[in-house]
Amino acid sequence: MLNYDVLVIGAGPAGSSAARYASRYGLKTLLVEKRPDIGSPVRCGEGISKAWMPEVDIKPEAHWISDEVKGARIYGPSEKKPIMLTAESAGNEVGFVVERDKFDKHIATLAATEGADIWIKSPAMSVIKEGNRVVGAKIRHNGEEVEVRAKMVIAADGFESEFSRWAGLKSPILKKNDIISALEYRMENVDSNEDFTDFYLGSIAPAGYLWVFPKGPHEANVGIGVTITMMKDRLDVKNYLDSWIKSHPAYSKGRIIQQISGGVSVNKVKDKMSLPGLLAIGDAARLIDPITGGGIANGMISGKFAAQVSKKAIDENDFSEEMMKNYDLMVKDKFERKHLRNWFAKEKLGTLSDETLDKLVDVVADVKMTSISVEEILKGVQLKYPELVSQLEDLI
Ligand code: FAD
Ligand code: OZ2
Repeated sequence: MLNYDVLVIGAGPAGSSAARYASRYGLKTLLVEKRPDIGSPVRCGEGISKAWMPEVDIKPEAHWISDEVKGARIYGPSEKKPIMLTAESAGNEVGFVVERDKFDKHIATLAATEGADIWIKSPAMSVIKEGNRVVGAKIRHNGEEVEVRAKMVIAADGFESEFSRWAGLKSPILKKNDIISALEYRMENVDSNEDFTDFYLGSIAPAGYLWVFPKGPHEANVGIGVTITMMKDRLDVKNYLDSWIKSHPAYSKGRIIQQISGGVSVNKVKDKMSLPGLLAIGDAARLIDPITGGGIANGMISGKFAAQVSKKAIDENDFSEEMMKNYDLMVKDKFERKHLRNWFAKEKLGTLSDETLDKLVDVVADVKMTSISVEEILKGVQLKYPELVSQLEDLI
């Protein structure tokens, strides 16, 4: 049996961020990852904005940046004039398309630099509980099952998260209309615009969108997310992506060198993301933004919050439900309002016809955007089509 202050399950961006901060706060921390290679295989569009990075002390580094973009373009179904979110008009910094495998390794390295122990190829197999408190996990490590006891356990095991459910947390459960099925090709020999991440809305991607995130002038991640309630067949999502590519010569001439797929949660913030001794973070806590599908930033921020609450709990030797609520409150304070707004907006967007969407994009494209954010787009919608967003009036 081994003893730690903090045990983190899963070395994605959320888990590595939690381990990094826990170690920085002086806690003896173990980060366990089931895969043999942190960050690999990549399952991500690899698009991130820059604005949140200082909050989790991340400085851009060339080795994990694939492309720096100057803005985002959002196209309606007829793909005419897009809504442009650019640094020129908004006057703030934009974002990157990253090499996600290198990015994830970098965050794990930062955790190691702060002193965290890291075990790869070491899946958590079960939860150890004492009464209602989580006190550790059984980890398969070097072919043996090792009992790791920890004062605090952080579940960072991603979209397919099982650990917190094993422990008895209900929050990972999702409604069907809050699940996106996503598929993406990494494509070579395409002609994409290196300066923009592109988003395409409409019946080409029912209640979701299609994206093109450039990784250079002739390489891009071309992906699609469709709400599962809009799908009749598992293959639908592939058919949607293939037919869009086929009708776009700049991409149909390309070659697919990798295919990935995965689930994306697009829900409102859950009420409870903790149990005594256990905090769920990142995708395991369902913290993906419900309109962009972006979860890297939120995961890393929630990891920092979890480390802060772990420190407080350990310092005060209090692992009660009440103490854990501090974490739920921090997460809600940060994301609840924004995710509620974006959730309502995605629900509404999913009901609009191609004709309405085209009109909407056309008029919102003329609004001058002063920041690169979803809020700014919704303000534009409110200005031009107030009836569409009347439900979220108080949230914009
Ligand atoms: P993950 O990155 O999933 O990490 C969880 C880790 O836990 C994994 O390494 C896993 O192997 C490990 N693990 C699981 N179970 C165990 C266990 N029992 N024991 C030990 N380890 C375990 N977000 C963006 O911000 N930008 C994008 O462009 C973007 N594109 C996406 C495209 C697709 C197709 C998909 C599916 C998602 C996309 N996302 C994107 C979402 C983003 O990938 C996630 O939000 C992000 O990875 C969440 O980080 P995490 O650390 O919570 O989980
Ligand atoms: P704000 C990102 O985080 C980029 C993430 C990209 C993730 C791709 C993953 C795709 C996976 C699945 C698809 C999910 C589909 C979800 C359903 C949607 C239903 C329509 C932008 O730059 C965050 O970027 C613009 C960044 O956002 C994104 C900053 O934003 C454009 C989103 C696309 C659609 C919106 C449709 C609206 C149309 C209205 C006509 C702000 C703060 O940082 C401010 O400083 O998260 O707001 O950050």
